[in-house]
Amino acid sequence: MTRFIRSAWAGVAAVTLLAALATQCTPSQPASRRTGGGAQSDVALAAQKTYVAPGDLDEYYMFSSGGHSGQIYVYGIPSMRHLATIPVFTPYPATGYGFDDDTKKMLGDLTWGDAHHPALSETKGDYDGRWLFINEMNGRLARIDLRDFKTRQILGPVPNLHGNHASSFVTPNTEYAMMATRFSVPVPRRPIGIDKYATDYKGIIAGVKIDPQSGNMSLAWQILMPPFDYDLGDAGKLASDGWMFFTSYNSERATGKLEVTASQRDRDYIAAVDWRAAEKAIGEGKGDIIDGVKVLDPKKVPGVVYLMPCGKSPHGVDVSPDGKWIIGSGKLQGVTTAFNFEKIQTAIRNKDFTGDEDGIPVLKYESIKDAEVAVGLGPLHTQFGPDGWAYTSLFVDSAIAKWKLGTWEVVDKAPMSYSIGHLSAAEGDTVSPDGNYLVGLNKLSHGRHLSVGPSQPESSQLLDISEEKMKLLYDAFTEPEPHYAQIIKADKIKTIEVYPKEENKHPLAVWDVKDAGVARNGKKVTVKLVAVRSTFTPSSFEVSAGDEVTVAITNIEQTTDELHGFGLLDYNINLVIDPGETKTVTFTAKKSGVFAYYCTNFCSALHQEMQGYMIVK
Ligand code: RUQ
Ligand code: CUA
Repeated sequence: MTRFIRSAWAGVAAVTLLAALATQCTPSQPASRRTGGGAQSDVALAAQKTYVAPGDLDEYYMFSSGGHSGQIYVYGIPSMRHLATIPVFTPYPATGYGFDDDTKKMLGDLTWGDAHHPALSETKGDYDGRWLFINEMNGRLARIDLRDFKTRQILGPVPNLHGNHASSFVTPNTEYAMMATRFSVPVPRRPIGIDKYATDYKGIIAGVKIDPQSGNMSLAWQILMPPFDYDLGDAGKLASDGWMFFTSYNSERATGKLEVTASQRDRDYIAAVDWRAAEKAIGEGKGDIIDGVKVLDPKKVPGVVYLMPCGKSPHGVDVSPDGKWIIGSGKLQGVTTAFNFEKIQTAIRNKDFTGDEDGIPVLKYESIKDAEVAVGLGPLHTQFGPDGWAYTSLFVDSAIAKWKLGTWEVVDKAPMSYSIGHLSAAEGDTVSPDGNYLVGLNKLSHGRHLSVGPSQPESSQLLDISEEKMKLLYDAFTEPEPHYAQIIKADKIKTIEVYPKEENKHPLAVWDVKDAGVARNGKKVTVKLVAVRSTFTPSSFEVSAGDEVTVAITNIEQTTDELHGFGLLDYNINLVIDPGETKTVTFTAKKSGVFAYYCTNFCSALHQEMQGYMIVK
């Protein structure tokens, strides 16, 4: 790799330093007192592999979910440097997200979201670098444009579906993103007692159509499902293109203490959805309208969904790069199950069913499975490398197992610190994974870092998987809480760093200071502000108490990295305007007096002078 040659000399210093921090010691020792434990060459090698010299660039982006922070964290790989935070479901003053009119409207009444599974857009099963989707538990799905790393759309909360966990997995040509219920509720929504859970509560699986040009998401259809807890999903690809798979637990239809009541059966289910059949049925008008959505009832519309039995409360379901196998991990087992897509199709054709659940045929387990792979305890998620290699995270064993598709042989295990959830391989969900890096997304990190009190960070551990044995390279720490992440080759993403003036069609944009100023229409006041190093024009404006004020700020810079902020004291307003962008904020001038506004984003030597006053009479 040319980067390593270029940075070889600069790397020497880091290698020497890191060699002194050999990992063989107890984690509670301060670094300065650690002594190497004989694995110096391994440490030196690890340091070299992760070292990105100052000014050099990483090979990959990793987009990691921020869990209940409602954000996405962007890392460079292999350095594991945190490059950016993309606010999605949560206001974020650092970028002014959730403070201007457009993003406030997009967030609506909700200022938190529990973001779980990012999904990069795909073309022919390969990440295409256009958009990133992410789900959120309050029934929402968001689209981030990778041209500018900004959240551009939030769909939902959608009707009928409650607790959107099995989402946002996209199909191989980004035809659809998925959504599914984690907490079944009565459909349509109405207050029915929990004693009727087994019969009157329902799950929902939904297809969200994505416009191939704009990326715009719209809810296309839903399927009425038994009241299980739908958990994870993945799209079929190549051999299994046209299908979606969703795990579920609580096929017991239990309520109350689920850790006991929902762990009774030996097998729960993976729902296999023929999304082309669902699309066709909707086209033929077979859906019932429930709360404004076209909903398919499998009792009336057979052939859109089947249930595959899968060992004990499965969590992750992952389709192999060639689409031939569907890997379902029973989290209360010591095995992960490999289902054969061809066998599933044969069983469907032969009606090789053992019964049904609310009219949905249950396929015969023995007829559709190829193997139960003894990966270890608590298997959750599987990622893939080239040549049939699979990597399964083991929560209970706190490790990753490496095994082979087809021979089902487990060849290596790497301990994780600690309690791994998801894992993410470079280009890992595509039809051609890269097989060089793997990141374990761990729930616990105690003792691996300086203590920060009871609220401990999670850890993301980078592994080298280019050789037979997996090798731990690096520990990075993250705020709560990375569930899933995806890793894409850096050169697939083409960003802009300035919004071109000619693309700014905002009706309130002003590019010349002589057009800036205040206009009044009754009690409505519009203030057009120009921001450019290091002045706001106008530098003061007057309104009357009770006016509805819209401030529109245009940052007329066309230079990379020249952002300006607009903080208005005492009014809870802080916008950040990127070069070439116009943003508005509308508020009622409730408090009278004099209020300073100033640039919150450091922009020049005279940044401190970039200020003005709003006078409310
Ligand atoms: S889930 S590990 Cu959304 Cu696997 Cu958290
Ligand atoms: Cu403009 Cu600081």
